[in-house]
Amino acid sequence: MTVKTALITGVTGQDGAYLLEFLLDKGYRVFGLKRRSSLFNTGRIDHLFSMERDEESAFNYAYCDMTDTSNLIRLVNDIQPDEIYNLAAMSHVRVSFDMPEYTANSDALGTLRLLEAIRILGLKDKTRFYQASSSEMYGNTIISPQNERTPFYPRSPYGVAKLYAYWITVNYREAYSIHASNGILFNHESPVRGETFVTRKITRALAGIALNLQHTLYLGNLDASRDWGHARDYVKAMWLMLQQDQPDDYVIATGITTKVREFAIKAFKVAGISLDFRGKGINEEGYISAIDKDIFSSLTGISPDHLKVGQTVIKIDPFYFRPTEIDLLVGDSTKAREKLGWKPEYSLDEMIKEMVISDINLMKKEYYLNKGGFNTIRQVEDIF
Ligand code: NAP
Ligand code: F7E
Repeated sequence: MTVKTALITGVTGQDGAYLLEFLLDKGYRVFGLKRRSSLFNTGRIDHLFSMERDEESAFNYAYCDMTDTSNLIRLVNDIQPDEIYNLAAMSHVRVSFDMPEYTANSDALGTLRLLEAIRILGLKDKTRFYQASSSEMYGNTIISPQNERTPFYPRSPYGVAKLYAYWITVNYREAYSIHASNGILFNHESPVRGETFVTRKITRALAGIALNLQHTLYLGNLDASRDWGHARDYVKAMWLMLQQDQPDDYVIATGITTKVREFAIKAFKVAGISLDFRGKGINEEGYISAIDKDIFSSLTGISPDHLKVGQTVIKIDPFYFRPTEIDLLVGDSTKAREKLGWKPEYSLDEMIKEMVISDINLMKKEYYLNKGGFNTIRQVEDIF
């Protein structure tokens, strides 16, 4: 059996880590592209590195940046991949308002650079291409749920950049017959989700509050609704798209939407803490309305004596509001379910439980001092 070679851009990110694991399990040789960083940035994939790394290893990596054309062309030429998964991106919507030009360069033009590499190097009949498109492209649409025929109306520099990447992928498919597909993925999370996305920010802050390392979680728009799935389910859909005879575009979503406020309530509940909300607008706050001591202690290993019923644990900080927001996203993945045979395995509650347990364990490892208990000097409140 011939071994397939895959190239993953953004291999150090959340999806890159799950996809790498998935493809190695399937027997692929994988080349991951990572950018140079002054600190280690391979924490999510360290367990997949082999000490005896050489040209025959299942997993190798190379340095790249999506803004560096010659580097990308050279790597595609050297690797001659059967499949390219383009996951690298400046992926934070709020940050894209601060760095719109860089976001366009890496997310929009970066995609063009890879497609050009396939075309220029004459790889159109060999190399299949997956583009990490996003539900952010739907933005302000009034149609709900969103499917492959829903018109786009992006609401951020990130969404606009991803829309260019979406259309250039469609264009190269039609103009040059490249096997290029867009996965229009709705929000997907996991225990290794970036710490500044709202789900992980909540589960991480909950761990800090439960372990008496943090007192308050500051959030932005509690009313935003998102269709949250699990990254492990979603990387399987990416692979399925590239196994089809014909390239195409697919929405990947659970079909269930949940408000940020509700996500927080569910997360705290896993630790036995009931949350309620009082006040309005920027004065709204989340407070503890009850504590189940047995659930709390069995999860954290400590008693909840430092927490009080009535105590405020969530406040609004307008800093986290976006100049233009998307109020509601919910996806209709009927096409993927029928044509790819894909469906999500994880429920939202299962995913939240996994994230909460993981963050409590991580924070215990990170902060527990053998002699004196938890280190309350080092605060973790200043997470972006
Ligand atoms: P992520 O955790 O933020 O990972 C992004 C990856 O891209 C990281 O490996 C990052 O490197 C790398 N990267 C960023 N800028 C780069 C550049 N200029 N050159 C090279 N590499 C660069 O994102 P994710 O959640 O895994 O998402 C994967 C892809 O799917 C992204 O394109 C994202 O926009 C898209 N997407 C995500 C979701 C979602 O809900 N997760 C939904 C729809 C679409 P570092 O590790 O060094 O930062
Ligand atoms: O925000 C609201 C925020 O940053 C979700 C990326 O993976 O998914 C992600 O983009 C919602 C928004 O994700 C805070 O205003 C409230 O309405 O977790 P997020 P996102 O913007 O939906 C899409 C599909 C992608 O493609 C992106 O790459 O939560 N929210 N308070 C907050 N968001 C953050 N980050 N922080 C807050 O404090």
